[in-house]
Amino acid sequence: MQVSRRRFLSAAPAAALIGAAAVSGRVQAASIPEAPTTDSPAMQPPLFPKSGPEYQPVVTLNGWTLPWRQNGDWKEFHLVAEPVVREIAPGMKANLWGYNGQSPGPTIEAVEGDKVRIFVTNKLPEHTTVHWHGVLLPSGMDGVGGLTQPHIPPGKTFVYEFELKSSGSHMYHPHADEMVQMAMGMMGTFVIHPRDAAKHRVDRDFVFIMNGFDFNPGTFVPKVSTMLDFNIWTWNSRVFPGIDPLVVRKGDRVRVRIANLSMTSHPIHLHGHHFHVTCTDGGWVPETARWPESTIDVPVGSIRAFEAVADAPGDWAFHCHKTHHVMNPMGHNTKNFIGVQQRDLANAIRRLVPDYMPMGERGMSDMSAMEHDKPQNTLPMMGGQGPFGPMEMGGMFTVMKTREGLQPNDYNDPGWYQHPAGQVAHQHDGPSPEPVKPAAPPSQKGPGMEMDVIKPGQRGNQQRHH
Ligand SMILES: [Cu+2]
Repeated sequence: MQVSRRRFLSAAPAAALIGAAAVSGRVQAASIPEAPTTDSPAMQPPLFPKSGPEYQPVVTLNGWTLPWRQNGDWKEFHLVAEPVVREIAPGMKANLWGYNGQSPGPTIEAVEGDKVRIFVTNKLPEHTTVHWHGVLLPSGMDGVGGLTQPHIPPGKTFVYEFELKSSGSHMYHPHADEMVQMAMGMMGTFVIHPRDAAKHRVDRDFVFIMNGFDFNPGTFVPKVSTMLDFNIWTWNSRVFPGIDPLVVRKGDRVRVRIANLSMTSHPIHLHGHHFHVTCTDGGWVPETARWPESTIDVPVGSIRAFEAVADAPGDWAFHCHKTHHVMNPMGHNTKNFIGVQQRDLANAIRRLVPDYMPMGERGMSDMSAMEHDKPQNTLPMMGGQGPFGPMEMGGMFTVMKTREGLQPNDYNDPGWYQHPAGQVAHQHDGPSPEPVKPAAPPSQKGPGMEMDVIKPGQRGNQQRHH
């Protein structure tokens, strides 16, 4: 793993940690597990457990899983809440808040029945807490500042301890300075594997969390008071073309766990497959209650995990279906100039602004091929070069790359799909077929038709009364 390690306290022998009761709520001079950290937005390989029950670990898009240590009965983790620098995509970095060097924080993975002890050190300039979204636990471990615990002051470490009662897909995020801390990127996913590894088994298990940011062009810190008008729509604080592809082997059973902590829902669509939603942040969906989909809407504050058999080799688009969410920074006051002859107007404006260039007369796709003079640290509105040209998207978009003959757990990008001969849509060069004339319309006034049809120039009955 490309994860550097740093120690906050010199590691005393594990035996220095005494019983849970003596540690709860306050950290003594006992040893705290090291807090691994990374400054890389690169996907780390899945972290297979070195001890305890076996499971197929998840892969976090542009992220990683937090290593832990076993201490007696307890699995110990150490999260550090802190300011971080996140590359949103090549060409744009953001000053966010997150955990252990990145936003989102590392994924926490454990097993149903595990006892987990999670140390949280606050290196933010203000207090925080961590809430374990959807995890069944004692009320006092639920992480709601003021309600279930005092806030964690800057510079202090708190410890959370609970037993994992059920397997599933969950999240963690602060319940402190509610609007600011999540708008700054503080969140992560929490995956609890079944104790029986054969249950809900898949070959590849991806996870990511959806969020949104509002950056003034050229700036590095998102606005925190925006309610709806975000301009950077991210998966794990990344936008296309910076989001990792989902690399899968033909025939694999694939699960994708999608969490949403943005301010709106996202209908997520996978091309080329039918899937079933098998898990939410409330647990596993009984098999008899599952239905097929190719798009699943993920509401705010929830998780939807779907499963599909990757039986079709190819490059399959995987994206949010809200069209603004597959764009990078854009103003939302853009006028529609489609069909407007701008030549005369452009000549007039050029007398004042010599470089003026009319845009949008034939749509906006011109913009994808053009590098405008952008402010620093600002991405183009649409990007991503595919094997056939520009893809004209940004934001919440990536590609599921299904290939034959990959090794298990090989997530390296295999490049673009090589289509079999004759299986790519292509230009038709023969004569165009004659347009077919529609059949004569049926009589406009038949039995059962109670309204007169008003012809152009004729006034309707309603108007006559005025
Ligand atoms: Cu969306």
